[in-house]
Amino acid sequence: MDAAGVRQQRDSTDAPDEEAYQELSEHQPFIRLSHGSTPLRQSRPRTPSVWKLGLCFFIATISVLALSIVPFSLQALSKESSSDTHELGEPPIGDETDHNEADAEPDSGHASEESDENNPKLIVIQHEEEISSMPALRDASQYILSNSWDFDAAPVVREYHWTIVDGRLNPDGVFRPMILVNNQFPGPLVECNDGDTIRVIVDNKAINATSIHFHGLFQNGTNSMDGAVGITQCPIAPNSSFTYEFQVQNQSGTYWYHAHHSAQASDGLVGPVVVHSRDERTTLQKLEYASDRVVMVQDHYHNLTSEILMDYLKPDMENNEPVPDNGLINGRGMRDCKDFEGWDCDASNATALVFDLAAGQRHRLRIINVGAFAEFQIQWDEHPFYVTEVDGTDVLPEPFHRLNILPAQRYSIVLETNVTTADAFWMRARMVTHCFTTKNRRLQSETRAMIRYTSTETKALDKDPNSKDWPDVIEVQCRDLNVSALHPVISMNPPPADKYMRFDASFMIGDWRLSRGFFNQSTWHLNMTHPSLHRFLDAPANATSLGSPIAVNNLAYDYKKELVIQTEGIRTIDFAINNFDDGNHPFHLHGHKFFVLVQGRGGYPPSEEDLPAFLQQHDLENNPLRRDTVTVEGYSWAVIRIVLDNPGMWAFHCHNMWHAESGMVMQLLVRSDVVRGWSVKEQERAMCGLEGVTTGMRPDDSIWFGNFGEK
Ligand SMILES: [Cu+2]
Repeated sequence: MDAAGVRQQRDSTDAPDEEAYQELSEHQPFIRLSHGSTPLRQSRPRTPSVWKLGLCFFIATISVLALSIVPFSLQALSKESSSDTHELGEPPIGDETDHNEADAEPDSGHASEESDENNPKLIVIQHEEEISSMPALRDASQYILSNSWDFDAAPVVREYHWTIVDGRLNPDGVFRPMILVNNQFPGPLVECNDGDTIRVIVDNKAINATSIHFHGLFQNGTNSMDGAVGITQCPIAPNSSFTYEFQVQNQSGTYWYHAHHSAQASDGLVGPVVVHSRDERTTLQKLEYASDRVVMVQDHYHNLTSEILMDYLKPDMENNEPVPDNGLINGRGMRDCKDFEGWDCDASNATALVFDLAAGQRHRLRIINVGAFAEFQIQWDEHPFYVTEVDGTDVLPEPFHRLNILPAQRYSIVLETNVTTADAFWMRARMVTHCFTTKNRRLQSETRAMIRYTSTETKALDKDPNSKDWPDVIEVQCRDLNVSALHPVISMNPPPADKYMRFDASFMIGDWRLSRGFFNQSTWHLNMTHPSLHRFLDAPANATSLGSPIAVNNLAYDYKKELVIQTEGIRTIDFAINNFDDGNHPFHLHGHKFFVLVQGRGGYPPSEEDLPAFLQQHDLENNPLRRDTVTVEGYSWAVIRIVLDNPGMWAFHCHNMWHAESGMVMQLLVRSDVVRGWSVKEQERAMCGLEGVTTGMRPDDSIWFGNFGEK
């Protein structure tokens, strides 16, 4: 029996029923604050192996379905990869090492192997990590990928043990309460080959409930491992544990994981995922490179999101998103404590992060925006670069000077260390402040790291770089990177769509002057203790069969609170999305990648009747970009084509954390004909009845009823 099950027995002798869930959600406090004057919560030692019980959780996650219904884009991808004709014939470069990095092989010192108990032939690699005794910044060398990675290794299980704790940390000098994995920030790197199984045993020792979503991973056949609270699972209650286990299938590239419970990701629960393909260095990446690393950028607030959210969601706020205080690169920023008089601040150890790059080589940087809200524009002074990957899709290299990246998006860039004017240069990550509707006088919108050339006789760096900015005008509007020139290495033209659906994303002010995010007339209100996947599986047949292969399910769901598009069989839908807000929306679909047919600027998308001619006229169906997070710019629109072939309940939402929390979320119930045959696992249902399961969620709107707030 798993840990959650054990706890359930202790708390209640009866199986949890619907009334019990209601009871919990009505009487539990929503958010347990651990900030302000609350005494510091120091690191905790791992408790007597609650997670070991979680090991009993089964490994047989790959159902017959998983084998037969590979997500469309990947199925085609794997087919085409063997016949890809773009190959440049470059040999793999596995052995070339950057001398400064050769010893920086994350995890290798802690990994141990054993056989999987359910499948003795499968090797389990344990990625053990000590829980740091004090809250700590993670050693940034862990985000440098090893040059000795075996791309051809047989599939293995990669097992991670993550203890979630609250702690106070000062990523930029200013201490703030955070939520940490193994008492460190940011989270550890998850690195695997396509075909490996990922097993993450999450032991929640924090004060609030939580969940983890692996962003961009298909979870084909393992929908309930998707981590979306209120959609595929109940939160992991404090003092309980849950094991995420899934096989990575038919995908590779740069992904990340983050809490998918309220806005907790911005409190520190983020980390990178890199999936390697056998063909990565030969076919997929067209430029040879000597080193490979992850560079996370993010906005950073000096406060807990639970507190920021209360302010943002209250009456009269009119969707004025909270403006961050600072930016971080791989979890690090630099502030002058003199600017924070009276604050708990210690910047004595803060220095700009340095990326050591061998001179005269090419280097791959996997950029991930793990932030909540801010778009970044990033440059490496005096170094043009090529974009070679977008959200896990390898693309033909295209040159840029600056990279615009919105939350949840990823780009790999390759830059060449061939500039002779200096040995060190700034990497500048600037927030696009034109996207902010209000001012934060504490905001420092530019964060820097350094790239330093290394050679056999590396000199100690005694002064800051003196590198030059580009003459190009810095972004003066709130716009996304123009990705229309980016095309996947593995060419694919989208199949024709079965249906055209238009969605208007907007903010509307309703009762009690509460501003909420909408898709059409629906603003998401989750049921935390009975997620929508469970409700579908628990519903009577007449609420789950709609008589049309593509339809809104308003029988099992109240459309006003939950917009659920339900499909039968494999269907392809064009989403024409309007943005009636002045800010950008980075829309993310779980479980799939989609084709980005067109991102408009101003006006409205072509109508259903006009779209085919429009696409033909502009040649937009010719190997368009495939990604999982697309920006719809302010007062603008986009048309994406989605092949809905991966069974499950999948969130489609704005990845601006504040917008998602204000309701800009809908759901796609894909292949309902398949999903109907599933049932909720006993352990996953039991989680919903645990004490504290509703903690950490945003409050229900009713707390503001009768209260107009303060102007
Ligand atoms: Cu948004």
